[in-house]
Amino acid sequence: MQPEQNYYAHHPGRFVYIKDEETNELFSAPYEPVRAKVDKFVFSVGKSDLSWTVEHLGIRVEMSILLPTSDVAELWTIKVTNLSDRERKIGVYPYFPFGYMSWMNQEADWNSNVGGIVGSYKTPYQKAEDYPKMKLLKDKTYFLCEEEPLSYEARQKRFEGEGGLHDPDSLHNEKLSNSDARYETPTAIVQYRVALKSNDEKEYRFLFGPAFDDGEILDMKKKYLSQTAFEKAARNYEEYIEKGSGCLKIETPDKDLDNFVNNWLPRQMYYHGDVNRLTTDPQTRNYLQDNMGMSFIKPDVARKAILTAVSQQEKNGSMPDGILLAEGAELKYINQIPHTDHCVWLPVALEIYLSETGDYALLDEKVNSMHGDTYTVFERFGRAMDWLLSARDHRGLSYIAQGDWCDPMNMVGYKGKGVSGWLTVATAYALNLWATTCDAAGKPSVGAKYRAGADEVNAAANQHFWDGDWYARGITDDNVTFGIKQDTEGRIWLNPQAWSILGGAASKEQIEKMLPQVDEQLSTPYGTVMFAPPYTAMREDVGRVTQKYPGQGENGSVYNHAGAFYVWALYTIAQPDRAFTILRQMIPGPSEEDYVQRGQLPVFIPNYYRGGWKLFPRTAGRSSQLFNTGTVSWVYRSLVEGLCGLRGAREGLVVSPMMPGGWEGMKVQRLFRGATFDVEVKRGERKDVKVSVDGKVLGEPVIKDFEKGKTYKVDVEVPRV
Ligand code: CEZ
Repeated sequence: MQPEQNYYAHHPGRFVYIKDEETNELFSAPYEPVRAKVDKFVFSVGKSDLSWTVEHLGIRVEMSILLPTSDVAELWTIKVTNLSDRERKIGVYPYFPFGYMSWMNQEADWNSNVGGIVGSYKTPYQKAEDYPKMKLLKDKTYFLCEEEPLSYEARQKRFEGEGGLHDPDSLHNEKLSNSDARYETPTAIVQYRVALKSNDEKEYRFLFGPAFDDGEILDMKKKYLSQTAFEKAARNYEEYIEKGSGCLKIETPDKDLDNFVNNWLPRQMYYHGDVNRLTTDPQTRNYLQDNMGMSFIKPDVARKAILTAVSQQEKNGSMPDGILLAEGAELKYINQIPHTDHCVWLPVALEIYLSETGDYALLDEKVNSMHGDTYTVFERFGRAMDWLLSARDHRGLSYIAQGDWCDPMNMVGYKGKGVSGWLTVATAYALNLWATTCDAAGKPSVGAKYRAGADEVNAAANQHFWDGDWYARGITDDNVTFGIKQDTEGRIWLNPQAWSILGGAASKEQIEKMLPQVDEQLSTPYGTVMFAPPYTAMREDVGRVTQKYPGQGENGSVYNHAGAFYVWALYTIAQPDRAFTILRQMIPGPSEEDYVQRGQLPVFIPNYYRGGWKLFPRTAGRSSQLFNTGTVSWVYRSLVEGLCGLRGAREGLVVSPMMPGGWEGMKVQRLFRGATFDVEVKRGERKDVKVSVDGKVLGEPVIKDFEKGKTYKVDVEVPRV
């Protein structure tokens, strides 16, 4: 998936042309391709459907799409209503372009066997060894019509003629030409003609999808192409979405935040955890963080993912760049580039899983690896931490190889010497998290060993990376420290600051110096940028990141994943105002101006908003539109455990909400280990947090005695700030 760019060139989407048969006037829904100025337009993002309503020339067009839960297809309904007070003759032309499919072989035609237009292709390939895979691809696209149309067109050029998509020649004729496409760009357009009395309506249904052969198309038709099947598919999808609704509902002074957190955020997390970014070899760090979010939705899935990940641990304790999820899957693209951070994510993901479930038995499970060795989960984690400790140079700093969390930072250490400032402090974080888990698992002596390791790593970080007011990003193969005051580009980076807080490298005094620097140098109205200023030219000792467009992607955008680490770090040091400001900036809106600048609806957090606020203010804030991002697990965690302060621990639920200064109170519903907690948080006059459960005040703010299936009323008083 590519950031920002249009999905289809020339013919972006699914449409219906509407023609007034008496006057020959034309418009289209949703808006393209005719672009007529319509009287009314509504785009509605529903929880399990999308719909558009357009009114023009006294005609209402409603288009909506549903997706089946497990099959790949689009279920489209197009409804036309006569809003005028006289009978109307209306031409209805659904237009579903297939696009340019293949330079090897492509064609399309009406197929009366299946009742629709079917395009057939051969996906291009060149290696003979690819043929066994290629021959199984679904190289057909079908557009099936529940009601047989009057005419059709399968050839893009024939349809458009000289008029183009805006005013296609074909629509000026009595009928479409029933053309086929023979190694010509295929398309699907059909014609209906309907006479509607005043207030009458007519509904059409279509099925659009990929298939292997006619047999599969017919199966899909039987399964989906009817009113009852559409209704059933909608119900099934609602049920599916419901299963991902998460463990938190909030009612705060910020209604837009509530809507996002209660409906959309868990859904984005669920998507990540359920389909693993639609890849068979997710990057190890992505896989672990996406499943970290799943701990709040379906902890069983997270458990399995941890087991799957460690079953692919290398013999030397390191973790591979990607996790193979299907038979025959292989490490591709970015997973062929050696990154050194993957072990870090193990204890990070585990911490949340254990907090949510208290399932310490996981640690005792024996796991056989794909490389033939057998260790318990506990041992495997220890081996991963040992590897992190070993992958350091003579100064005690972590090697970066061709990347750490930052994929395109590929030339800092490709000669084998360069080290990462972020990974060094992140290593300390991982070791400390693991040490705490060891303690909780009743193995304090093991814990002590890793805590000592973390202290050693942090001491090295402070000696080599502390630049007076913040931590540097790394030291190159040629021993050049970067991300420091002297740099005019890439001067201060967010990740080393956030993770030095998390990992304990930064002292109170250092944090006091760092935070104002981040505020001043990295904050923008659209969030905190990942570093600043962005690079405007290649820096060969840093790498590909410096070649990305300034302010785009990793080159100094508001990279929300990095922002989310920082938000969580801020909550861990009780900085609720800074944390909330940045967290809130990740969601588009609520002002009109902000929506327009970002160009995104508030239904997901994208992986970045453009940075370069000082360099290119016109484009700053623009959304990448990419919904794959490790951000969401961290944001959810920050809401559950930071803002709402309802964090799981081995012994129960620890209560310590951290509302931003301006809030007087909030209501929270938290599901935890099968019980429901209805929490009301208010400001009080005391200096500490007072928690009562069903009217009984607790001695310490931890809810320990509760039962599955029960609901508890929790009142919390937090100090005024
Ligand atoms: O991919 C993400 C990765 O999935 O970039 C993050 C990294 O931590 C995630 O694991 C930061 O680098 O290769 C590239 O240049 C790409 O830009 C990827 O780095 C990036 C894409 O933005 C994902 O959509």
